[in-house]
Amino acid sequence: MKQLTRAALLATALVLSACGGGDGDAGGSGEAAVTATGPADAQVVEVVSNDQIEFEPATVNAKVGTLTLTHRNGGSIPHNLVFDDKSLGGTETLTEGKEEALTLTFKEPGTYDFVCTIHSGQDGKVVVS
Ligand SMILES: [Cu+2]
Repeated sequence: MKQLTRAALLATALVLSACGGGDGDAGGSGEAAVTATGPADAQVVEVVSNDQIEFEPATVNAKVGTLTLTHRNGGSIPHNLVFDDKSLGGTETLTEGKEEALTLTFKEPGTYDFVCTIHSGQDGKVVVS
């Protein structure tokens, strides 16, 4: 019984997150979009850097409001996560297994790009709607 309920909840969550996307199904490794959880003023999401020089997920869907984005280094080489928009800031360079949380306030919808300044081509974005 418990497992059935859990499966149903998971299915519901998948359907809900699919609504945020619009184009492109979640599928390619490192490219799947994830929707931040929680109410608009307390959204949370985790983004993991790996040894393939990718952010997972590379796309975070969020709502206007406040998002706590935790960047974790899930690989063995150092990474950081820095927003193009300087007012949003970024993390320190994180070594293997380390993490740092950024508290981000998004006042208007838009696409907010971030990069790892160490690795050219390692990038991602927060899509705020
Ligand atoms: Cu990196």
